[in-house]
Amino acid sequence: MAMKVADLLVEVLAEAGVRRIYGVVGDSLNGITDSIRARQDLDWIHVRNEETAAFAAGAEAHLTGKLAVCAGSCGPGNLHLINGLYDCQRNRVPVLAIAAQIPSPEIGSAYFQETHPEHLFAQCSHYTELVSHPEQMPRVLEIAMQTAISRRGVAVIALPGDVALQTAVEDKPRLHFPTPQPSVCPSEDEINTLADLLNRSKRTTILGGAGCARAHADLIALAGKLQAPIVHALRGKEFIEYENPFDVGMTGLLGFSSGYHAMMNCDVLLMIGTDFPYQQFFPKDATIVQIDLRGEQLGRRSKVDYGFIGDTKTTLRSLLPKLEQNQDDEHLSRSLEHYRKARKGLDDLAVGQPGKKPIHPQFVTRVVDQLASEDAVFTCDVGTPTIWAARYLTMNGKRRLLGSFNHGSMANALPHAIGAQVTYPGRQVISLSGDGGLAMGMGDLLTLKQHDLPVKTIVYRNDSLAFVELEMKASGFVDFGTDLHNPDFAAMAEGAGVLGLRAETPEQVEPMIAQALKHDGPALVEVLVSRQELSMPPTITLEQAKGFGLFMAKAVLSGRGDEIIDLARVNLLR
Ligand SMILES: Cc1cc2nc3c(=O)[nH]c(=O)nc-3n(C[C@H](O)[C@H](O)[C@H](O)COP(=O)(O)OP(=O)(O)OC[C@H]3O[C@@H](n4cnc5c(N)ncnc54)[C@H](O)[C@@H]3O)c2cc1C
Ligand SMILES: Cc1ncc(C[n+]2csc(CCOP(=O)(O)OP(=O)(O)O)c2C)c(N)n1
Ligand SMILES: [Mg+2]
Repeated sequence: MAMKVADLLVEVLAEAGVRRIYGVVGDSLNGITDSIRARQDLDWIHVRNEETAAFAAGAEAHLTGKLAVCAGSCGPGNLHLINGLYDCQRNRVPVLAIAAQIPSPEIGSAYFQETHPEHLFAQCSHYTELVSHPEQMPRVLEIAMQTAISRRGVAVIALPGDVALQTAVEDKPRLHFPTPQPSVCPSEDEINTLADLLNRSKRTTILGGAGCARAHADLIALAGKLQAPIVHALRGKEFIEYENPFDVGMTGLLGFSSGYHAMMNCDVLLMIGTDFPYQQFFPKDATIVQIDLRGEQLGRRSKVDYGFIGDTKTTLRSLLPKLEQNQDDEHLSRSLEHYRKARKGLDDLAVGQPGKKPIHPQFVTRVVDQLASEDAVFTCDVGTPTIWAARYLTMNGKRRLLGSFNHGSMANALPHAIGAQVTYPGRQVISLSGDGGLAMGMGDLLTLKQHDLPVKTIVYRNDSLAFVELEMKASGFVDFGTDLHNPDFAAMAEGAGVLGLRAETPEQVEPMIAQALKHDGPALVEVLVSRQELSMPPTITLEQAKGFGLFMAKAVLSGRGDEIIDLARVNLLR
């Protein structure tokens, strides 16, 4: 039988190493799903909402670094992909979305389910193209794939159902080379300038981010030469925090005061592979140096005195031999001492006394951290689970942490966990879910059973949209619209074929989480946690808090004593 455009599309993806497509079927996708059905080397991962498909593909791409694929049928089917694709694009992970389109002769007639994917996806992709003729395949598809891989982000192919069913003109891929991995380094002159500058500084602080992945040893060697404390941005946590004697924690409103002070007290701030977004947390007087693979990132978040384009590993390897050993360790020791105190302060909050309610979410996270396997993949919902993950999960170089950290979408944790578990069936995958987040995407709890995915979901049940409630209280709004009238999540899980457990007192937390982790299949532990936990930011002024969502500083300054006492009480009564 002649090869169809859909067959060719699937063939090209399979040849490029794609092993699965996440999505929901639909008339306009029939050609593609039929050609997937007919082969053994590529799976269709049927989820319950296309948004989940996009988040799941994003998790796969994040974990493997390779192209992952999701698909939605025409109109509403692919519209559902958008929020998840924004997340992929903002996380800079290579994802191809197949957006099926209405029959090509109907385009432009406001036909049933008609939308224009080329416009809709333009903002959350580097490339979006309509395939309107078989001759465009596989070239347009390969341009899309190549763009997603090399620019690290989203590319979208809009393909009308009828075009997918036409006879293909070509019959195989045109491209056969492995993913390019160039080394990018600043010029020799630039490296010399950088080395001179760093050799002259006695108080350098490094701010590292996700761009430091795979350069751990070089980063540690750099900090050793410079006697520099290392602060990390949240997406860099999994790559920087572990086995790091220079670690002084994260900065930002959810960060550690030690991270904040290490940045504020330096004379040179060296930013490496980070897009830490909050301008208020950058020092005003220090010399700021930034190294990033993408030139357009330089100076985006603060003034930058010296900007260099390079990948972290290559740049540090060229730089290190030119650095002299800094003999002055005062800045480093003070920062480390500060970190020890800040860490202890946070650790003291992560306790649970038998019989004493409420259960503190910090304690829950600490227990999860202690019981999780060496190479667990954690996902966390936007909301307070992001805070607990940032502060209480220990990374070790093998564990991974995924969240919607740049896009900031609720309900990401379960879909990310689905993608992670499909990608690594033998690995422990733990979703730290908010009760609001879980409810928002609850349909895909069913996917765990359907695909036999042993994801462990920990639900921080605080009966509220607590993160926003905290923001409202702290900034002087009367909290509104944040109450959640929740179901019995454990019973619901059981109804969905997932082991469901419910911890109501601190002493139940550890045995139940242990039981869930040991369970041979999907499990959900609903933990009744306190509704208000003061997530103290590092020392900041009102001016610095402006424009940031979490106005804790304003809470202190607002003079609304009742709310402050209310917030404080949860902590005072520990
Ligand atoms: C509710 C909430 C609260 C948050 N609060 C905080 C907070 O208090 N503190 C905090 O830190 N974050 C916080 N975040 C996360 C924050 O929004 C950002 O996502 C995070 O700070 C970005 O981390 P990053 O710089 O490591 O990663 P990215 O934003 O991914 O930046 C990575 C950078 O590295 C570059 N790069 C990539 N590869 C290389 C390479 N090989 N070599 C060199 N450069 C490379 C990229 O071009 C990019 O500029 C919060 C998120 C949420 C949802
Ligand atoms: C899709 C989406 N809608 C709304 C928000 C605003 N928002 C941020 S966190 C949050 C509350 C999350 O509640 P929950 O999942 O219960 O976590 P909690 O903070 O209560 O632990 C909301 C509404 C968002 N970030 N994303
Ligand atoms: Mg909640």
